[in-house]
Amino acid sequence: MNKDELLRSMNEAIVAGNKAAAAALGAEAVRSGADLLEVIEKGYVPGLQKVGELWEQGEYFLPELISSAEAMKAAMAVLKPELDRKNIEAQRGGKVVIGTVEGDIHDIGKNLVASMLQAGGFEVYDLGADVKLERFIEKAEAVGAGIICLSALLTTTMTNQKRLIGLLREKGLRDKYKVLVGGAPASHKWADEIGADGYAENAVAAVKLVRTMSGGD
Ligand code: B12
Repeated sequence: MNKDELLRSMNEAIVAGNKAAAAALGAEAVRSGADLLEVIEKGYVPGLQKVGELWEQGEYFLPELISSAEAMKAAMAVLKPELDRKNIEAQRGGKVVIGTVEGDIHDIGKNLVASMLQAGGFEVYDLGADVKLERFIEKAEAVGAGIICLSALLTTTMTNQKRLIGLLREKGLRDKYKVLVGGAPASHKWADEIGADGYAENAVAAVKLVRTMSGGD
C-alpha cells in the first residue's frame, strides 16, 4: 500500500468506526517506517473531522460517534508505544501538564497532543479528561512543570480555561506558568480574550507552540 492509499484507508476506517482496520493500518504504518505524526494528522484526524460533519448534518448519531472514537483509540494504542519509544531517543524537552477541563469527557484531541508532545521530547503529565481545575495546578506545582495545556471541546466547558487562569492569578502563580488552550471551540481570539499564553489548532502546531514557549527553536 502506498502512502496515499494508507492515509485514505485510515480516514475510511475512522469514518466506518472499524476498530480492527484502524489498528491494522496503524501497525502497517509502524512496519513501513512511515512518519507517525503525519499519518495521525493526515490519515486518522481528517476521518474524525468527517465524522463531526456527518454528525452535524444529522447523518451520524451517538453510536456512530462512539464507534469512530473507539477506532481512533485502537489506532493510537498501536501507535503510542512506538511514539514513546522514539521519545526515549529524543532530546528531553520541558515538563508539560495536560488534560481536558472539568465537565468535558472529550479526550481524543488531547491524547493526540499529549502523544505528539511526548514524541517531541517533552515530559508529559496527562491528567486525563474531566479534570478538576485545582488538579492542573497541584500537578504543575508538584512536578515543576512550566506549561499547562488545557483542552475543551464544548462551548459550555471552554469557560473553564478562563477560570483556570483566574485561579492561577488568585494564587499568585499566573507568571509561573504558560497556559495554552485548544479544542474545537477555542481560537487565537479566545486565547487573547482570556489572557492565555497561546492557542494552536492541531497537535503539530501545539508541539511547535510548546517548543517556542519553553525557549526551544
Ligand atoms: C468524538 C466526539 C464525541 C465522543 C468523544 C469520545 C472521546 N473519548 O473523546 C463522544 C461520543 C463520547 C462525545 C460526547 C459528547 N459530545 Co462530542 N463530539 C465528538 C466529535 C465528533 C469529534 C471530536 C474529536 O475527537 N475530534 C478529533 C480531534 C482530533 O480533534 P480536537 O478534539 O479538536 O483536537 C485537535 C485540536 O483541537 C487540538 N487540540 C485539542 N486539545 C488541545 C489542547 C491544547 C492545549 C492545544 C494547543 C491544542 C489542542 O489538537 C487536536 C489534534 O489535532 C465532535 C465534533 C467536532 N467537530 O469536533 C463532537 C462535539 C465536540 N461533541 C458535542 C457534544 C454536544 C457532545 C455531548 C454533549 C453529546 C451528548 N448530548 O451527550 C457529549 C459530551 C459529554 C461531555 N460532558 O463531555 C458537540 C459540541 C457542541 C458545542 N459547541 O459545545 C460537537 C462539536 C458535535 C456537534 N457539532 O454538535 N463526543
